[in-house]
Amino acid sequence: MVTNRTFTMLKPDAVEKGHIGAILDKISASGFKVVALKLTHMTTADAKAFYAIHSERPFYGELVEYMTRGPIVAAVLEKDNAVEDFRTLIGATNPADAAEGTIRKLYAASIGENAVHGSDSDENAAIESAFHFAGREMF
Ligand code: IDP
Ligand code: MG
Repeated sequence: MVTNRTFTMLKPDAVEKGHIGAILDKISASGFKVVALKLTHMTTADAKAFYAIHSERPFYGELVEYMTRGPIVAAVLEKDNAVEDFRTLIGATNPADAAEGTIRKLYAASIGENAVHGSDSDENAAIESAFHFAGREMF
């Protein structure tokens, strides 16, 4: 398994607000190399499957609605210590708790609409990357 990669999505709120360029610029400026990238629109089945781990949580329905209401940007990113460093770059799940300068502090509206996803482990980074990209789409 490649362990220096992570998976991200710029979520529908970030895309709606026109923040794709600014967020990708910040990601690149923070030392991540983009090795896969696309604009895509998750179906309800996609979002339910992607977030299946949260299916028992009270916000699951709201999360699926949110993630399917418009296009997202999916990307695979490469950097030493990618998973942990990217979680640091995006900040806490709730933007109210996110550190200054993090992507969620800058661009997220709420704990639900928090602008960006970042994988929480190398194993999930590989699973989530394969969910969105064929092998020939990752470089
Ligand atoms: P993470 O994205 O920081 O890893 P998770 O706990 O894995 O956070 O939750 C996945 C996503 O579910 C969050 O990014 C957010 O969009 C949504 N979410 C998490 N907690 C809540 C909540 O309490 N209310 C509404 N949505 C939530
Ligand atoms: Mg998570």
